[in-house]
Amino acid sequence: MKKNELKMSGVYLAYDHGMEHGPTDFNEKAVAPEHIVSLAEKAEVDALILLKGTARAYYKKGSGVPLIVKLNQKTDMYTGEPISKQVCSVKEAISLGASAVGYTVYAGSEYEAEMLEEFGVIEEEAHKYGLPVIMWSYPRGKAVADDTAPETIAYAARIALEMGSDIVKLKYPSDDSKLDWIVKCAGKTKVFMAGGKAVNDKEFENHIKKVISAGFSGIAVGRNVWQNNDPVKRIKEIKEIINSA
Ligand code: FBP
Repeated sequence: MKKNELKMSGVYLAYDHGMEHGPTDFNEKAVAPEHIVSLAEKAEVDALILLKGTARAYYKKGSGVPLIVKLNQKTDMYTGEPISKQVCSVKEAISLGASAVGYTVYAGSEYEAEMLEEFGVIEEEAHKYGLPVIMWSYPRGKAVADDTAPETIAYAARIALEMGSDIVKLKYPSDDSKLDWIVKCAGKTKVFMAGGKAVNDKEFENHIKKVISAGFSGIAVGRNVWQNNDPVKRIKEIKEIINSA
């Protein structure tokens, strides 16, 4: 594996929340991007997910932690039908040191077509440069009755496969009896679990064990790690669970 090549499994550390949710998610430590960059290095995460502003100002190209730049973004101040538009180009992500690019698609939204169109262009360009593409596949909007129903999550997995995504990031379904089916629906696209709101450690570990044994390749986690009192220890524990599942 080349230095900084993205490992298609393991633990990715997500830190795009400052814009997605606002600083409300952060404690005194997590508010500082340098703290997150440093803990990503110490815990040897398999990738760090940033937006272009934090990547440009804080990511260290020689650090050995592969960077994923999220190319579209929205704020939590907006309350209309879900839409997240591209705010960073593939070329810019590469110049920031990205080993992969990410993009959120809200299937079911009134603006689904705009996001699918942008994703399609990004996917072709990123692949021309040899960069893997990750879809945050989060169906939502007034047409989506239940965004965590297993059927919705399975559909979200399939959308990523059909759109040529190498990896899909999915919410944990409300009913976890169909995890195997969700993996099947994703085909050759690798499946990662999104962390979600911080829950107690045991509950989170239980989710990780279940998804990994169903064939998920890893997790892309934010709040359940950097809201923890000892994030480095927590990441190492999570890696251990994934490796021994
Ligand atoms: P968490 O592990 O903290 O849930 O992070 C995963 C993630 O996908 C982030 O990349 C993103 O900012 C956030 O969840 C979006 O969550 P939502 O769309 O549910 O508000």
